[in-house]
Order: sequence, then C-alpha cells, then structure tokens
Amino acid sequence: HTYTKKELMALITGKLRRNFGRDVDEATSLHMFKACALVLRDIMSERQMQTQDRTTRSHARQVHYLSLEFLMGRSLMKNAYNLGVLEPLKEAIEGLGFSAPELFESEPDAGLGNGGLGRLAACYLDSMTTLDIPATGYSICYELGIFKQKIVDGQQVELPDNWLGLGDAWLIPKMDEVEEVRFGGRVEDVWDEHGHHSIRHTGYDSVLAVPKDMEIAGYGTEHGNVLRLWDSKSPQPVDMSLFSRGEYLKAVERQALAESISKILYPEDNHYEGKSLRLKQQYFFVSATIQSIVRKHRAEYGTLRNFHLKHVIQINDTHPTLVIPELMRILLDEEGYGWDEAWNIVTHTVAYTNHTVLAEALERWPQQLVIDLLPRIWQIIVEISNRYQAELTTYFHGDMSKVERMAIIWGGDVRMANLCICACFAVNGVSALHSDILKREVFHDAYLRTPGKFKNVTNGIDHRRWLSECNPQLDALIKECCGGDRYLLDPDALSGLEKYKDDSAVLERLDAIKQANKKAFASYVARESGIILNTDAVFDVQVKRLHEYKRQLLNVLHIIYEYQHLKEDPNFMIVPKVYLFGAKAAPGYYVAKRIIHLINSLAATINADPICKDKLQVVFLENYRVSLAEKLMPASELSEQISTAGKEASGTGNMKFMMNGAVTIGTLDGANVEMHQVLGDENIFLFGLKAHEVSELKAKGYHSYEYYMHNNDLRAVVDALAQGFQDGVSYNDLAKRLLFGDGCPADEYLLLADFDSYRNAQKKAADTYLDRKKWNQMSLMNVARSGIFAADRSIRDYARDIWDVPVRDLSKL
Ligand code: DL6
Repeated sequence: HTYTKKELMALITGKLRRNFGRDVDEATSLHMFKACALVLRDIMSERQMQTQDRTTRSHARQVHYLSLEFLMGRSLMKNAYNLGVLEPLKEAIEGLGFSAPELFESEPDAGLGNGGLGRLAACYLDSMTTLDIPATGYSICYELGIFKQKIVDGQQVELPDNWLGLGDAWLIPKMDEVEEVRFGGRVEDVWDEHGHHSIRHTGYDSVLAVPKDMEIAGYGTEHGNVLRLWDSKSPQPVDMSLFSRGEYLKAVERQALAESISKILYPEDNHYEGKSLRLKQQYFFVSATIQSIVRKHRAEYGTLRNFHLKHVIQINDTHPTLVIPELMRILLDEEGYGWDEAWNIVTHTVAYTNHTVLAEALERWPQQLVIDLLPRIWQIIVEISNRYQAELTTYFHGDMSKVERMAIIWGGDVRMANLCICACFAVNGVSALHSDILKREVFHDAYLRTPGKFKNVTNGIDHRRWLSECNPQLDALIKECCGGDRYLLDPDALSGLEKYKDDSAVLERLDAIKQANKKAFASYVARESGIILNTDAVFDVQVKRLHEYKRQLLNVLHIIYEYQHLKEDPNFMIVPKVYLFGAKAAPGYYVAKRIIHLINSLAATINADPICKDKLQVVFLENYRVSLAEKLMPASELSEQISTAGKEASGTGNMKFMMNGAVTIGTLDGANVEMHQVLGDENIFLFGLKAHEVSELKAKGYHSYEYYMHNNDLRAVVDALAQGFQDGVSYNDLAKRLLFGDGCPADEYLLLADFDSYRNAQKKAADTYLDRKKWNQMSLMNVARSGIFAADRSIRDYARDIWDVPVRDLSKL
C-alpha cells in the first residue's frame, strides 16, 4: 500500500487532534513534526510486526547488531523516502499550510554516536532492512548525544545535545519488555541436598532497562526491523521516608545514580576512557540485550540448545564484549548447562569487528573495577582466560612472550580485544589494508593459530541517503543515464555513467549540478553564520573527527605555505580555493582543541587579508554532524583523506565524497586503497608514504628536524606556526610537537615527511582543475565507480562470509 497526499493529510490531522488536541490551524511546527513522525511510525510499526511474525513462523536465523553508537541523524525524510511516500508527504505538509523543507530542517539529529563507527552502524541498519535480513540493532538511549560544538573566540565550547524533546517521537517504549540488570554484590557457590550446584548472587544493585524501540524502514520492501535503545531506570520509587524527613537530595540520589547510566554518550572517538560509568554502560546494554534475545528464544523454542543456529551477534568494536561472559552466565547459571556446552554455543554465536589499530583505543579494563562491579562476570572471564592461557601455552610450546601478547587477563587488566579473539567465530577488519594489518601485526599470533577466523569486510555507506536523498539533481542525472531507479537497489548500476565519460552534455550537466550545490551550500552557510563563501573557488574539504593521525594539521601547514607564497606573488594561486574544515575534538583532547583554535586563527588572518580576496579563503564549519554533511557532500570538489598510512582503519567520509563526485587527494590508507584500485592513478591524487614505508621509516629512526632543516618552504611554514597569526595566539607548542615531540615522538604522524609530496599532489589537483573537462571526467568516474562502497555490498559480504543468512535477491529487479 502506498499513501496519497490526501490519505496522509487525513492521518496527520488525526494525530494532531488525538495526540495534541489541536486542529491544524492551532498546531505549531513542533506539533506538525511530531504528528508526521507518528504517522510514519505507525506504518513502520505495522510492517515490523508482520516481519516479526514471518520470522517467527519460518524460524529464520536472525542478526543482532550490538553497538554503543548509532549515529542516526535525521529520520523524517529518510523514513518517508524508504517508505516511498516522500513526495506525497511533502505535498501533505504543504497542503496543511506548512513548509516541508522547514519541517525537515527542524528535526534534531539523533547524535547517538561519535563518528565513523556510529554512522556505519546506522548505514548498516538501513541495508540490513532493505536486504530483508531479520536484524535488530541494540544500543543505549542516551539522553544527551554527541555534544553540540560552538566556536567562541576561535575555540571549541561543548554544549549538551538534548535530542529527545522532538526525537522521542520516533521511539516506542515497551514497558512489558523491561529487563533487570544487576551490579555489584557478592556471589557464592551453593550446593543443595542432592549435590546440585548453583550460584547465589546477593547484595547487588538493580537497574531497570526499558526498551525504546526505533522502527527502521527498508527501501522498496515491506520488511521492517527495529533499533532497540535501552533507557536506564531505578527500580526503587523515590524513597518517601527520606523525603518526609526533608532529605530531599538523598531521596532522589538512588534514582539519579541508576538513571546516570543512559544519561550521556562518551564523546571520545578512537580513544579509550577507563571510566567506571562507561563499564556500567557496557554491561547494562549488553546484559539487557542478551536477556531480551534469550527470553524470546526460549518462548519460541523452549530451549537454548539451538541458540547459535538461530542467532548471530555481531559486536561493533570491543565495547559490547561483555556479551560473551554474560551469555555464558545465562547458559551456566540460569540454564544449568555445563561449561563445554555453553562455550560451544557462545563461540558459534558471536562475531567481532575491529575498527582501529590505535593502541590508545584498545580497551583494557582494570580487573579491580570488573571484580567490584560485576563479580560473577569476573569469575567467568577468569575461567575463560585460564583455559585459553593453558591452550596457548601448549600451542606456543611455552613461549611466554607470545602467550603474554594474546592473554586475556594480564598485568591487572582485562583486554577486551583478546577476549573477542578467543571467543568469536569471526574477526573482521573494515578495509582490505586494515584487515591485512590486523593479520600481519596487531593480531599476528592469533592469526597464525586460527587463520580461518580472520576476514575482511570493507565498509560501505547508505547510498540512498548519501547520494539519492541528499543530492537530488545528481540522483536525477544518474536515473537518466543508468536505467532509472535501478541503482537504488543495485548500486553497481552506477557504472552505467561511465559510457558518458566523453559526452560533453553529460559532463556539463555534472558541472552545473556541482555549481548549483555549491551555491546552495553557500547560501546555507551565509544564513547560518554570515560568512560568504567564494563559489568560484574549488571547495577543498576536510570534515571528520579531529585527531592527530587524520592530519588536519598537514592541511593547515600547506595552507600556510600557499598564503606565504601568495603574499610574495599575487599570481601564485592559479586556482582560487576555499578550504572548509569541520571537526569535533574530544573534550579532553588538548592537542585536537589547539588545532581547532589554530584553524580559526589562520582563517581569521587569511580572510581579513585583502591579498587573499577571491583567491584564498579558510572556513571552519561549526558543529559538523550528519545533517551538515548531507548538505556539504554534494557541494564538495576535493576530498581530503590524508591520514598517515596504516592508521585510518577504513574511513567512510571518503566514500560519501566519492559518490557525490568529489575527487580525492589522499594517502594509500584505509579504504582509499580500494578506491584507488577501482579508479586507477588517473582519477585520484595520491601522495605520501605507504603503510610499509611508514613502518620502515619509523624502524630506521625518523627525524622530523631534518625535513625542517632541509626544506626552506617547510621551515618558513613551521616558523610561522610557532609565531602565530593576527590574533596574537602563538602555536609554538604545536611547532615544538612536530620538531621535538612532547612526551611523544617528534612528529609522530609524519607530517613533515609527507609535506612535499602533499604539496605536489595539491599542485597537480589545482592544475587539473583548470582543465574543466578533465576534472569533470574524473568526477564522473568517481561517481560511476563508487558502487562497491554502498553499504548494501558490505551487508551482502557480512551475510555471506560471516552471518550465513539469506539476503534479498535482486535478479528479479
Ligand atoms: O569502521 C568505521 C570507522 C572507520 O571508517 C574509521 O576509519 C575508524 O577510525 C573508526 N574507528 C573508530 C574506533 N573507535 N573505537 N573504538 O571509531 O571506524
């Protein structure tokens, strides 16, 4: 059933009356947004229930995707699009006297994630649903998502992101599916008179986990899935006796403590925070999730003996690792299975995706924290660890250096990645290079012992959101050139564009679309910030979390270089450029915050200098987030993917740019390697050391100072950095970090080593940009060959290589 404008108008009006007691003429846009959301939610909820019935009836195998982050962004347009009602919904909204674009724009982003890892989970939910996989996502219903970034005097200020005011319109609380999660207390072994053993857990604190379900619609299918977000609540009502004694604060303390678990998303990206509240979050969400899966399984089959045949649990990085001992606990303590049987079930159920090789991101929990917070889970981890260590000792003939590297409990820490490798039936990296590095370096010994476990699934993005929805003009061109709607379900059909590579009409269309998107983005920026972007310049864009390995600072060094030369030679900039940055820094990451300040100091100086007028502009875009990316990607021309080779696991922003026709300037890192493979040298600007060269240079001894001494331009740039710019702020600390280090190796991420090569690639990109036809051809090839970076392809890979579940067949398209 599809819905007409008239039907939708009636449904929306009904919601306004019944849920808000308003007629249309009394409704605010807030009411209107919620009413629209509720109408779509009803449609999705109906589909999801039917899907669930079919899954139960056919006893189908199900996927459970556990992730502490789902960076969903906005849902109204997305859901309407997937349900095939976007056009009638727009008409209905307008018909009721509201502006559809304004209503879509009023929706807050559901920012339940930091960056790539969380956005990936969101894209995968869309693809799993579109491909008719019975799948559920699980996470925490954070009251505060990723902070809102304000720039004040050039520096980042964090503000709370309370998204639930409007965002909760998408959530359905299921009070009858509440789970209890236990923390602390004591555990004892108990034997009854028949000699039966059991575990008694006493003195614990309970927290209730309330599911808030977000419906997920697939594209072009009746299939519906859900994202289950757990909200923490205290089981104790407010303590009235304390209350009546006037102990107001104490009375609510207990409640506040329980509810603090789902209060806030930890804002660190690629960095581990050993905070006890974070461990509580992990166990809370994992325990509630597995209890809920088990409860439904028992109801359906009456036994857990076939659990691993009916479920696969994919854990998104190590954050949900405790699902391993928690499932063991249920099988041992609640079902009474023996260790071997329980272990067999667990190790055939759980699979692990690694998302980083950075040592500072690998989770290691202090064992005392685990003992205090999760005494029974600790016992189970100890048993897993002891058995594993015994096996390893035999396997490595007592070579304790190898045993040590792979141990689960070591030096007072519980190492989550090693627990995953021990217990999971599959371990995958997220790009070909990253998966190779896992096998060759990070998990080398484990790989040699169990090579069959190690897989690769290269990341992908939801191309319906990141191309069709956010770039409607390009979508229209593709539909004309590549067989209509086909590419929406068959992203490989994008390759149909290739035959227009020499068609000047198509190339000019592509150019005109980019120009129009740049203008639209510029109007948005002007409205929001008053900044006027030069739309005649190349839009050169680096947007992603701020991290030293991503090398925003290398980009800055090169801009300083251009600025210095422009001052000497007014004709130096052969192509006018606008450098756009967007990045949130983790609140405690001092160097990252300094780099944001630096970008703003440099921007202020350059933008105020008459020499730079119409030639060079630098803009830091405040509060980079999903909804901003949706406006920016279609307008971007040069995509900066310049991490130190070997450090970026995959990247997914790189794919969004490519799909929207931006050309990449980048290193052979993460998925850039595979982009280069499909594009060839002629459609990408590669530079810099390769991953193995980075390792070799470091092994030999890297001396950044020598690059500084031997390259006059580079020296002038670093000196200028140390000096600072017009606002009088010195960045000597950053310059020193590059030359001498600061409790870390000098120039740890090899900016100075790659500077020259980067500068040459930038020069080549600028020269190419002058040749419009050539540039447009490159742009076209980028779109045409981006099909393999669709999340649909990634999910087909997971389904075939890891999950063993059937997917929707496209041969009937
Ligand atoms: O796999 C998604 C995304 C990759 O594209 C990025 O390259 C990678 O940096 C990111 N990893 C993390 C790791 N966080 N932790 N733990 O966010 O994953």
